[in-house]
Amino acid sequence: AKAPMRVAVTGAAGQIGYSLLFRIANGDMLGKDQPVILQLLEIPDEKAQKALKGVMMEIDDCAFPLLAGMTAHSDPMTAFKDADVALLVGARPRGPGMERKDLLEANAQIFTVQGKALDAVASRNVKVLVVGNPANTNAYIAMKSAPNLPAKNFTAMLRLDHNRALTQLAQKVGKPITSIEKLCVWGNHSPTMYADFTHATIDDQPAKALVNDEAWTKDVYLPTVGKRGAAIIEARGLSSAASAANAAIDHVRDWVLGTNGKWTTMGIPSDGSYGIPEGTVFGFPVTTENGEYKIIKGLEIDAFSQERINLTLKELMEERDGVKHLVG
Ligand code: NAX
Repeated sequence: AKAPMRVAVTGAAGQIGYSLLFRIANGDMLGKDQPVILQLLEIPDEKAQKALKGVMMEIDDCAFPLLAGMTAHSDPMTAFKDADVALLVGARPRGPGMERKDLLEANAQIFTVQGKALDAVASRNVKVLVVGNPANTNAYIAMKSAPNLPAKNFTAMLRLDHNRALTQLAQKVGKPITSIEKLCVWGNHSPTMYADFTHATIDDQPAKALVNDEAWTKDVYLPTVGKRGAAIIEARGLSSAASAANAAIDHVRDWVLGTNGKWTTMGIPSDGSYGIPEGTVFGFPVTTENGEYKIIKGLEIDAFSQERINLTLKELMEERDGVKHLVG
């Protein structure tokens, strides 16, 4: 039998946590033959810790065969100990009257502390996925706060945007999701992200020619994908949770187990490709193999795509400038 992998999850008593933990323990993320130990972090607040205990009671009550252990934590230094995978879901939500700058700063603080803790105690191969918003900038801060870990271990979640884009495109052409390949989402996890199907194929035919509807692409498709989070809040009264948890599972599963040559999207520190400044945590098309991701190189970027990529990069640079004084 395989040795258990340690999976740390922050914000474990939150909405996304409630959808995420059960699927990890069920083997959906690391494989049906891979035992897991859950190391769950919540804020020290009494209510949050009590809620976490309640979630753990329910996990116990599932009697998951793959669950080899589970612990509750209020300190990242113990929660991240020897972690093989760290899902950083917990973040500071925007409160009433809170300025964007305050939000960035509050989160910068959280992700500085958590980056340092990962640096100190996690496995040297830890795979980090930041879900908590602003995800790209939080991942960047955690990465910068962990100089002893490889920068490539820090990633941000663009997969929900990728999955949203897949479905919108599949529904437009009336084909199954599985017929679509080579779709990708560039940039920041925010409404500025650019869901690009200019390289995509549907049943091996160029997607662009099949869709053949520029007005739909610009006025329906991109806004629908970009504003999907807001549309879910409007409809459900709560933000996306199960779909976000599903995307986190997809992201880590593909990173660990590989995509068999298929493209997916990950927010990763740039290597300078496509003019994205090195180190910027940006959504890129990737393939994964043997636990490593690789950016798809040499794609031709048309004028419209370039404009959209520039826009999302500009926003990301502004976020980063807003926290510069905190990360150095
Ligand atoms: P909830 O508010 O339901 O849960 C967050 C939990 O995190 C709370 O229980 C809170 O106590 C905990 N927490 C806060 N600070 C913490 C810290 N320093 N250490 C440990 N735990 C901490 O939010 P939920 O709906 O679960 O969303 C979590 C985050 O995901 C939010 O920042 C949200 O904006 C972000 N999202 C990101 C998405 C993406 O695609 N990247 C999509 C979904 C989601 O909106």
